[in-house]
Amino acid sequence: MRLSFPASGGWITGSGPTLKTVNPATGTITAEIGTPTASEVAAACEAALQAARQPAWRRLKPHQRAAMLHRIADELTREGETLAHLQMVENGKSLKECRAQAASAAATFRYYAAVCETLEAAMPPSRGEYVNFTLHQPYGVVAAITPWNSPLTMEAQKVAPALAAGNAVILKPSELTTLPGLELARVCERAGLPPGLMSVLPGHGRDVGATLLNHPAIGMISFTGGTATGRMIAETAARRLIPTALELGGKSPHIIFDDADLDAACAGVLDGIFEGMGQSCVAGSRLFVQRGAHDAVVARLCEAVRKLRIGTPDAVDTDLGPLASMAHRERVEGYVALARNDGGRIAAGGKRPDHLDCERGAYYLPTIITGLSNEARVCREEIFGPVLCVIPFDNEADLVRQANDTVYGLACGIWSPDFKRAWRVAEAIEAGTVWINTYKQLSIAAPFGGFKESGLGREKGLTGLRLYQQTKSIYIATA
Ligand code: TXE
Repeated sequence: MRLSFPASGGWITGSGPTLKTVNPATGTITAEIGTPTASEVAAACEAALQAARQPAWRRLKPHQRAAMLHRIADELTREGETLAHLQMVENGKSLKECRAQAASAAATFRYYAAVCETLEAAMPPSRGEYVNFTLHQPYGVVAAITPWNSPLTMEAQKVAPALAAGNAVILKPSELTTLPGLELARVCERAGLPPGLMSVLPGHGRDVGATLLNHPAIGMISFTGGTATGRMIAETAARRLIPTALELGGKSPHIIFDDADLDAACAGVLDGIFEGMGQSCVAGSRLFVQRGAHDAVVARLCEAVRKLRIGTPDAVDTDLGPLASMAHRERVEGYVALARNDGGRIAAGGKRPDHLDCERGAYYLPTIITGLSNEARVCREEIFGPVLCVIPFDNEADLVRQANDTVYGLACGIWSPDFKRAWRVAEAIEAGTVWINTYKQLSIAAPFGGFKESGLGREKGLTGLRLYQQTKSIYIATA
């Protein structure tokens, strides 16, 4: 049976080709989903624009929108287990990680409900016989395009602030992970969100996604995905002269100075690269270790990595599930082969696990590579898999030069008890997020995004709401 999707104010099956999603742990088909034709995409965009313009939605006061977002958060909390399973059977992340991400989706809606209740607007001091103040108004229809690695959190991070800002949203989820987005739409509907304000258009980026972004009803694009796709989307947005927020890839440096607490640092490095099988935009994939500590760190990491439990995503003791698809595992394997050819030493992993059915499941061992310089291709390109490259450095200047020698600028981790040094390095690193003596702590209240080719704009936090609004200055004469 082909699953339907919410578009044009109702649920339709779609007359486009059937999209099949696959469970990467078993190789079996998870769902068959209808996709829209170009004319169904156009109809969905027009219906969303109508819904966005309805006075009942446009004039809803922010505190009333907050009540709606709270109801969505309540439903998401009730549906947490279902949502976690839906993500797990499409992208293979461990059930415990999926549960945490479902909880974070609910928390995101609550945060933006609170923002609606409390956000203030500016009233600059008057420079004449008038008062002047600022309104922040929605764009109308926001197109949200999301990837497969963490649909639960990323879709909430776009849909919650876009609705909080007063827009309608059309979500185009990754072709690998459609079910969490469909369930989010069902949740919004149950919470009483009026029809047409939350649509989901399943399908491939090159057809459904591109058709969506070119429709004149779309007033703003919010995208998370790879840098190459982000660049294409920015070109579309430039041609259409509409704003776009891009959260793209990374090749984040993780740094250990020789005075660091090596136990804590190694634990942070392991989580930073291997959680979610390295399929995270902020994965700390280049580990820079001060030369004196290099061998001790590699030995500790190799010992710890062998203790990680690779297994089926639903098993309670599984730390790492499969990669998100067979094609993605091949890509990761290609990079490891490249590292070997370039003279890299595989200190751990570098192959499929023996104890799992790797013909059906996209399993791969967490891999540590040494002996390569920052110039190697595996240190320059985003692998988006469980592959850590360890590179020595001599001093702070050498470190900063190497760490910044990348086209990316998403995140960075620094381990050292010397606060002044950590602060200096944090300031010098070209990245949107820097962690000191921790890694991958993420707060919905803090702006998030990339320097350089890691993106444009900032999601999350108060700026994450303003991203979805345009500013209007109003002057009223007082004399
Ligand atoms: O991403 P794409 P892919 C990186 C990572 C990964 C690589 C490729 O390195 O290996 O990107 O992954 C939609 N118009 N990241 O191919 O293509 C697509 O359908 C409109 C980093 O999966 O960027 C999906 O919904 N939409 C990253 C979304 O874009 C288009 C997360 C992302 O797909 C489109 C994922 C088009 N022309 C991958 N082409 C991160 N920053 O977290 C594709 N799409």
